[in-house]
Amino acid sequence: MGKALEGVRILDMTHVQSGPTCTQLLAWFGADVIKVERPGSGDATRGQLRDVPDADSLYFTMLNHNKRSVTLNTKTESGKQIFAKLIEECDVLVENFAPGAIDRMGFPWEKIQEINPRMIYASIKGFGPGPYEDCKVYENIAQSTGGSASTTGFLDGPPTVTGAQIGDSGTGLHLAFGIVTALFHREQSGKGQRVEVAMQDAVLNLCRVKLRDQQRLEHGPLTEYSQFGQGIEFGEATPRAGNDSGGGQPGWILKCKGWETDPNAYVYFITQAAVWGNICDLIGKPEWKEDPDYATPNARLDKIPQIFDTIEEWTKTLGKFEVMAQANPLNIPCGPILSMKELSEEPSLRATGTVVEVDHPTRGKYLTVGNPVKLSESPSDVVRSPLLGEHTDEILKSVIGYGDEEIAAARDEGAI
Ligand code: CAO
Repeated sequence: MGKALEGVRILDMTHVQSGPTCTQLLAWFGADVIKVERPGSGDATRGQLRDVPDADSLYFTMLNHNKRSVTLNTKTESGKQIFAKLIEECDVLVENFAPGAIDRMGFPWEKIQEINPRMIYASIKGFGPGPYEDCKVYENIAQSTGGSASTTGFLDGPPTVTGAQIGDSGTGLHLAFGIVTALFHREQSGKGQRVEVAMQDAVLNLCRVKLRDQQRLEHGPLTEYSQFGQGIEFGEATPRAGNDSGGGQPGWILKCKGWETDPNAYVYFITQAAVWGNICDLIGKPEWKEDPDYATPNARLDKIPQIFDTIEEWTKTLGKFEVMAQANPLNIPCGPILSMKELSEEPSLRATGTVVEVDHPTRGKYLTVGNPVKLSESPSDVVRSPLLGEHTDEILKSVIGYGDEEIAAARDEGAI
């Protein structure tokens, strides 16, 4: 079976997390991803958060699988020549430098198009056009400016960032989708185009339901928020909702047996209306089924926190997996809070390739997250990340046709 993106060549100028997430996805599907890095240092993440001395960090390796690495200083004369030839030979250029950096290298979009009209030029910036377009942005800035932080956390606490890297990895995912869409469009038009994703926009897209709630506020209180049941008035903006469910079926995180010592002895429990009767039977409150104060979703809205307190009295008597084992056969949606340790040891995730063990020449074996997107006809495997400049000579020879002398000259100039 062939890989879905075989034959697509990506000139990967990305660094840190957002851009590399995108190009790693494309590489998993078989694109030839050529990662361009500065000679000597490379992607800054190679040396950040190191756990093994002198070996590429997990930060780098876990975001750069299935790629080839070429070193290139695009600010030298022969570096610019090589870069121009690579643009000629590649289908997609991806970058997430600070605003204007590619232009300052001497390769604005007009020039890229001139060199290769079929080129798709994809970039990530912190913000789109507007007051902040020139600003550098990292993950938590995107979470703060995209609406996530103001709506995450507890009502009586400060805005909170989430551990899921929705600013970086979330934006990378959006960009990968944009690139594949532009490749599809090029099939008919024969032309490349620009693909741009701003981190603020990507986070806001993921926070879509919170903008929904902002508008609903104009028509009255958000009755499914716990705050409503607690009699706390709503302000002007979508509030932080703790562990409330973001949809129409109330949910909350509840303590399970062992919570006093185990920080992850909790379960997320949803009181789905369709199985309310089953929930009442399970937690020992069969009388709630007929009680007009509890029998319908509307009647329950002002009692949600109290209902979850009662359910928690039951969950506290059981381990989180026991809650799951009893609730699932009754069709009650719930999920244990799984730690990173539990996820890394879960056999079913290993079996599907979602968690993969990789061997690396300088750091040895480590775990990574494999491709979460499974295609039935196009396999996707995980190949270790490249060492800095591991494929420089190979790429200069096979992709742009350089000979040994030209490579030596470029090396003498410090271009590679
Ligand atoms: N050869 C020559 N120069 C190179 C080079 C190469 N191969 N690769 C990078 N450079 C240069 C750039 O041209 C730039 O030079 P100028 O400032 O003179 O134009 C310089 O290296 C620094 O690039 P940068 O400004 O992008 O890097 P930084 O570390 O200062 O900032 C970041 C990092 C992430 C804040 C910034 O790149 C950014 O805002 N990116 C867009 C948003 C983004 O993706 N953020 C996510 C970060 S976490 O995933």
